[in-house]
Amino acid sequence: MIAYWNPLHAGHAPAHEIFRGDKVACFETPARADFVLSALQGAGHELREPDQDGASALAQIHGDRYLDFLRTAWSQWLSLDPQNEQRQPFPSVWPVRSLRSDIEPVNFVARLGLYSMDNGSPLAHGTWAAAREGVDVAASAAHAVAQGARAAFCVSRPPGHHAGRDFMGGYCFLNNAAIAAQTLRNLEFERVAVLDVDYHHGNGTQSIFYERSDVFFASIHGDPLTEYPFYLGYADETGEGEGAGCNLNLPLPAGSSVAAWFEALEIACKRLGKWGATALVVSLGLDTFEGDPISHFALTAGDFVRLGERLARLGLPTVFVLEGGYAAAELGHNALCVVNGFEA
Ligand code: Q9C
Ligand code: ZN
Repeated sequence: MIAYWNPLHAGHAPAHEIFRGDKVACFETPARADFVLSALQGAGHELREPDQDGASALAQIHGDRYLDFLRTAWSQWLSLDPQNEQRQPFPSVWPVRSLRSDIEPVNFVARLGLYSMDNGSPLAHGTWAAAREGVDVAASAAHAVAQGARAAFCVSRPPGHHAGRDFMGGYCFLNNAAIAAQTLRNLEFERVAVLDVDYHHGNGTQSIFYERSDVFFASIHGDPLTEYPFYLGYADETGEGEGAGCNLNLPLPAGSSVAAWFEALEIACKRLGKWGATALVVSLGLDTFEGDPISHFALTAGDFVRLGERLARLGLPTVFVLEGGYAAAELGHNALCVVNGFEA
C-alpha cells in the first residue's frame, strides 16, 4: 500500500498534557508515527512525501478565523514573554452557554479557549507546520486513490478527528480525515463515507459533515456517557437538514467485548454499502487495542487483521488516516496488521 508520511510531524512535540489535574507526559508523541513508518517500511511498503497542496480542501473544511489563529498561535504566545518558548499555553476559560463566541478577545489565552473544546490539545513550536503538512498528506492520499490506487495510508500526526470547523481538541488541530473526504468529493467521487474506528467518537468529523448529504459519517466508539469527548457521539445523532440519515453512531460501553465491536463494524459496513458510498476514508485510531493506556476496548493484533479484511470487502477506493493509539511500541505492528488484512 502506498503510504504518505508527514516529514514535519516531529516538530509537534509538546512535553505535557493535563490528566486528572496533573501535568503528565503527553500520550500523543512523535515516536508513534516513527513506529508506524518503520513497520510499513520494514514490510516493503512505499513511503512517499506529500505531492499535493491541500489548501483548497482546507479552506472548505476549516474557518478562516480559526486558521489565522492557529497559524500564528505560537508566535502570539512568544510575544507575551520570550520565556514562553519553554512553556505550553493552556486555555482556562471557554465561551459556554450564554457567553459570546462571535467576539475574538484580544487576550491570547481567551482566544485559545474560544478555539478549543478542552485543555487537552497542547500547542508547541512546530504544531502549525506539522498539522498543515498533514493536510497535504491527506490530500495526496486522496489524489492517489482518485488516480487509481486501491488504497493509500496517511502516516501523520497530530491526529485530526476531534478538530471541528473552528476548534481544536483531543490532541487534534486540523481534521485530516475531513480533508481527505473533501478532496475525494472535489475529484470524481460523489458519495464519500468516513468510517471512524478510533476508541473516541470523532466529534469534529461528525460536526463538519452533519448537514451534508454527500458525506456519510459512521463511528464505533466508547460510550460518551463515560468516555471522551462526552458531549457528542450518541446513537440519536443521525444528521440534520440535507444530512438527515447520513450519520451513524454506534457507541459501546467501555470494556465491551471484541465480539460486540465486530458486530458494530458489521452494522456500519452494511450501512455504508447500502448508502452507496463510492469511496471510503477510514479514521484509523488504534486505541481500541487491548494494551492502550487511555482506552477500554480489547482488540488484538489479530483483530486488526480482521478489521483490514472486512474493510477490503467493501470494495471501495480507501484512504486510511492515522488517528489515536497510545501503546506506541505496538502501534506500528497494529497498523501493519490492518494493512496486511486489507491486502490479503
Ligand atoms: N489525557 C485521540 O485519540 N483525553 N484523542 C483523555 C488523557 C482525551 C484522544 C485523557 C483523549 C483524546 C485522537
Ligand atoms: Zn482516540
